[in-house]
Amino acid sequence: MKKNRIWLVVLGLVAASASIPFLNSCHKGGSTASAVGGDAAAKVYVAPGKYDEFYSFVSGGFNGQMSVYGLPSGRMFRIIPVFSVFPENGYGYSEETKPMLNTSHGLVPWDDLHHIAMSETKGEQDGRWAFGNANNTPRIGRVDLKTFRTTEIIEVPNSAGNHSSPFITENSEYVVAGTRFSVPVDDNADVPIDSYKKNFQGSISFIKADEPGKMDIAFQLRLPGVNFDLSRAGKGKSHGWFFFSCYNSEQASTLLEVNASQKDKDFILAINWKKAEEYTKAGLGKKEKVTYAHNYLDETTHTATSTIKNEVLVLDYRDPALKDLFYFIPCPKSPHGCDTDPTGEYIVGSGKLAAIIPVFSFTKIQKAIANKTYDGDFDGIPVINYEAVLHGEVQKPGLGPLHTEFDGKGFAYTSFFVSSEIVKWNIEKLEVVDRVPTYYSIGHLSIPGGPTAKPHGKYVIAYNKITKDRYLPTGPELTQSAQLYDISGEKMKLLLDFPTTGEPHYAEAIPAELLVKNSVKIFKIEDNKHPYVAKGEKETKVTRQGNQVHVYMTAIRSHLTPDNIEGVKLGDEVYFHVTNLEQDWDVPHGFAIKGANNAEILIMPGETCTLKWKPDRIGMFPFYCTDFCSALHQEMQGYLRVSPANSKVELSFGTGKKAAEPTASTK
Ligand code: K7E
Ligand code: CUA
Repeated sequence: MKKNRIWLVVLGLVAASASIPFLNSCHKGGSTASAVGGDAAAKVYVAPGKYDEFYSFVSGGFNGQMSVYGLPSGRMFRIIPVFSVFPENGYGYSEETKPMLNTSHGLVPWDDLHHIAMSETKGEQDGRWAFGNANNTPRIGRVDLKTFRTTEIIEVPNSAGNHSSPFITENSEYVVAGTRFSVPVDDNADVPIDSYKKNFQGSISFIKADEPGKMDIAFQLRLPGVNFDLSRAGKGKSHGWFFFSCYNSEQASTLLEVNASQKDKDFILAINWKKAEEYTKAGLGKKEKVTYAHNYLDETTHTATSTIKNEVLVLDYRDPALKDLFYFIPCPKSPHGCDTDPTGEYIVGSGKLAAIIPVFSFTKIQKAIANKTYDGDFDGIPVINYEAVLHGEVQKPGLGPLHTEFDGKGFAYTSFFVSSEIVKWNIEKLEVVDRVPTYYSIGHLSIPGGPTAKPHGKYVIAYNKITKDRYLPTGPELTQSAQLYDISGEKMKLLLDFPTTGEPHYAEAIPAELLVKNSVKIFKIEDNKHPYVAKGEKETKVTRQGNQVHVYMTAIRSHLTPDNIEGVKLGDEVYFHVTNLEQDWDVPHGFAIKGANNAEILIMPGETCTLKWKPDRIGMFPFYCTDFCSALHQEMQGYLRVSPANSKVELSFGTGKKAAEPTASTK
């Protein structure tokens, strides 16, 4: 009886949100009864002590992080903070990492990360880096896959809502970033919002990314004011081109839900970036004044620096000399995903409100451009005739296609938000061959290597927006979730549900063997060039420069040196520079002190991290190691005494010996 009532409540919730089209899938005994083959458990079971076959790097959406899962187990191994501060390890709180989050707006401690792009060589994943985008305050970050740490972030000027990002060329020559919101190009342009058509412009930035520490905006394309959404680089035969979906060709600036859904077709913008590159080398384009930050974490000093840059080279679509860079291809119903198949011949457009999937042919696009088979222009950019470049339309695939990935065997897999399913179809014949429901309302999907020239296939993972009734309830907010399907056979088979953190959008999975061999275990202490390193306990000290007190501290199982510090006065700023002396894998030490207005720092073997602390009162302040590092971890602690500003207590420090005699009253 009780159970029935619970189900009524669940169904009531379901009926109340008409936009969730999964009544069919859960009216019989609940969704948990959805078809899972008897051998599903064995297929995802990774026995204790065994490794997963793939790493999956999953965007965290509004948590601003990437998280790393194993496939097929769905076990989460790590969260990598990219654009958001992370108290768990001090990212964005330590003095070394604060510069990573610097922007032209100052320190921005949060962002919204939607897309992952893994570095490629010859169109294949090479396991060097994973890039991610910051949607809100436009940035691109680089995660080094040797350390699983964010090592570089570049801000993108003249952009607002960096959704169309990052997408990578087949040899990682560039990662690109397209603006979602078109804006008046000078950020501060004080113009009426309803002057959109006249004053608002789109831009797409080509960022050099193939050398760590040297990310730089090679050039920026100035484009008509529309919303750029998603993109893929050409590959193979279409290498040298980029394809961007864009919506709001109505150029609305209010109630886009209605006003940007007026036209039957928006566009895919095809860009000849090789030619754009040639033009910049030939001296075309104009340098413009802008302000943006470039931040780099140097792993020899373990310290990030932030540099503000002031110039960007702009190629403007209105410049007659740049006429042959840009072409619009009509694409139905507010396109979202824009995906190129492994051969580079086919470009799949996905209209969020469409009931077909148009597939365009690169060869036909080239032919149409050569023959000028245009239907007029949009703001001076030629609009290619739709039929002339269409390979064909997938008929009745489902409702609301969003994203497409490929298995390398001639099949495409498209996610359908509205009809909540994955649909497998044949790229050449455009025939639907299989479909499976997702629980519920899938956004992105991911096949290992799916966006590359050489997909690894095996699995497709659905990243779902809604999980009502799939998991134990957790109050008003429920987990987001992934679903793993076996795609090794003709039919897709659901194997596993697993919860994810944040809101996953895109994810990219890569064979574990590509990363495991390069994974860093420790930082060598002799290579540590941090200006405040103490390479042994003999080098520990406490120094004063005016009201700044620098503590050169070491951590090793199971003590901190020094662990008794006196002579700090109210009004001082104390910098704890903690070096972890361990040279053994998986032995971090943490450091925290009472009343600190930031977070702990978590120091890897051989690394130095700095916690800044400003005592707000006189008294005794305990500090301790936060990571259970040894049997005597609880003994890894110390005291810092804070005396009044006018106190005569001398600076003194030590471990294992008596601290200095109290030479003055603390009253
Ligand atoms: Cu479709 Cu932001 Cu790539 Cu989410 S986006 S789903
Ligand atoms: Cu070091 Cu606990």
